[in-house]
Amino acid sequence: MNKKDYYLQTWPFNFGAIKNQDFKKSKVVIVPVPYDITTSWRGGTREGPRAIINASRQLDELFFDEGNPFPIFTFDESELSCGPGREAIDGLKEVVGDILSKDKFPFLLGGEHSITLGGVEALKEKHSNLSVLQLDAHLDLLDEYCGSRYTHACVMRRIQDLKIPTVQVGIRSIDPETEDYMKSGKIKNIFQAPKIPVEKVLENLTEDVYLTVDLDVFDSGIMPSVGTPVPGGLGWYEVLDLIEKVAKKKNIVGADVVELCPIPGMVAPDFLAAKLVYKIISYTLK
Ligand SMILES: [Mn+2]
Repeated sequence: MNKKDYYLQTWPFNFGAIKNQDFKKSKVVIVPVPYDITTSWRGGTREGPRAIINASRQLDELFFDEGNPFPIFTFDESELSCGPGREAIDGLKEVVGDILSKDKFPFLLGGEHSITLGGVEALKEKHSNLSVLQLDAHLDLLDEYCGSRYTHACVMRRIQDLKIPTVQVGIRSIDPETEDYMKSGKIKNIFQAPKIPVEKVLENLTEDVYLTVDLDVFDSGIMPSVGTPVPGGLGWYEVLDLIEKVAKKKNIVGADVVELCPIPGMVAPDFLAAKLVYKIISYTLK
């Protein structure tokens, strides 16, 4: 690129500002899902996908890579049904199923955590041996929340209903109802912050893994832009180390990064989320 081009060009609004993105050649499909209906504390995750994409346009790793475009294709935003129910999840499941039928890797950007179920249900149809690795401050294991079984607070319970093995890491906020459920002995593989027993995490995952990262797994010092921040979370390098090891030993077949709730003018958390998406893609494509 010559100097003149550098100052005149426009940057497309997609993940990594990739010029002439090509669906056929892409391996990863980014699906922005600005779904923000059942949030319990601070709302605003509907702005999350756009903030991640905007920040991703500053990724140095991709900036000068014009000759060899990174194999990512970004869909337009998926506007889901506004109800806090099954319809929204069904719509998303269909979108993800379509991406899988073309042998591509679906990567959802939230939006609230409820959207994970759409991705997991679609992947379960393709990979019977699927397990879910959740990085989160919360367990999201309530049977019902605000009159719905499909909210962000119920998403892991719905996944467990499907008999999909789960591993939950970074947990540090457990409500009394979930504590009772835990005592029933029905769930295992809960690893509370600050420990990340990597070997145990790997042992309890199946071969094919769906990775869901609720950004509140990070310490709120580096990730204040979430709806329900909890102190004492994980650090950047710890999370990357875990994901890299999982990607090496297992087959990550789909992923999401959810719950970014941007704070106007504060771009560092948005950039953390964008860089995390890029790192997950790099580890997965290997
Ligand atoms: Mn969550």
